[in-house]
Amino acid sequence: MNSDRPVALITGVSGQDGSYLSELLLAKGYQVHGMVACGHAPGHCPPEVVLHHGDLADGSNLGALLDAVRPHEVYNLAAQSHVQLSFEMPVYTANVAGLGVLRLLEAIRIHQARTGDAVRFYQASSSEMFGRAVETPQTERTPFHPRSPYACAKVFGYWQTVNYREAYGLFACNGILFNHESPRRGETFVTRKITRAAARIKLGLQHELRLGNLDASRDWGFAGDYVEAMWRMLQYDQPDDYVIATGCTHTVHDFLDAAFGRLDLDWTRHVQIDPLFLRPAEVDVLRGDATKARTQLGWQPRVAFDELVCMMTDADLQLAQREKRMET
Ligand code: F7E
Repeated sequence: MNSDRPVALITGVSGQDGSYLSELLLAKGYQVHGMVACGHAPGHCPPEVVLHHGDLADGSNLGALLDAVRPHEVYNLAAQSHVQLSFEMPVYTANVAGLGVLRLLEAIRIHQARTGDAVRFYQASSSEMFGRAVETPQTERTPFHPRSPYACAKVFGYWQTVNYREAYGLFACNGILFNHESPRRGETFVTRKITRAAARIKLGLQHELRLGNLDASRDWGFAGDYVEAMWRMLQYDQPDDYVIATGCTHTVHDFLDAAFGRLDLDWTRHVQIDPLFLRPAEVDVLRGDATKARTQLGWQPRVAFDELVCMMTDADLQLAQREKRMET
């Protein structure tokens, strides 16, 4: 191991954020290690990342992994992150996204005490914790009202992170990230589901798109911008918690208008409302205020909503074109 380079360990490295964060850290000269759960493909993870098997649902090898990697920074991005799926798999979701945080924090506490290593910890907290938000925009001081098993698990992970900071002096930060998207977003999240469908409809590969609640409103930013906020939190003098958001909110309708409009399509001719995609409890509107991150960390989002939708739609058009060529 090259001891001159900072070492980072990223859990959930095979996901959207894991890939962007890996790229950012590699560009900054880090040696990057990634933890991948059993059965997960490396996704968009760069080949320079050293992959290790591990699962927050188990946790029995976390200590050994920390001993082997000796990270300066740990980014906990692993979770069952699909809100609707969490209603179908509440216990699994709580185990990974909630208890998993505690397993990792405890492994870091023991590792630090034994080796004397100083480890900085980032927890991927979520705007879903605000749920039925009591005020708009939401800040670091807005009370939580989670509306799904996923959000309840994230609230647990949030407070465990705060408690390890207060009880043991661990350099532990929560990034309360609002929705963040990209061409690498999983295809079951609404933004990517829409851009993928719009592109396939444009090329005649699909005709219909089935969706749930079109009135939901989200503060959508670009994942590539948001991973930089994670890194900045761990470089700051003090550990703290930060809202990361654009400050603008748009409905699913708006997203449909922008994505289908980009391809000169009329979404009303293709979208069907399917109760299968309605949630037992919905989060109606989220909009974040990232003033603290802007003033303390010097962070700000670069990609605005329209640019984000175009980036995703254009990438999915290219993907659909490749798909079409394979078909013929
Ligand atoms: O839904 C509505 C749905 O699944 C957004 C995760 O990364 O961000 C994400 O959570 C909205 C909801 O994201 C469909 O009801 C309508 O109101 O893209 P989503 P999410 O639930 O906001 C937060 C910050 C996280 O932490 C999560 O891990 O869109 N919607 N029709 C639909 N949503 C989906 N998935 N599929 C539909 O057909």
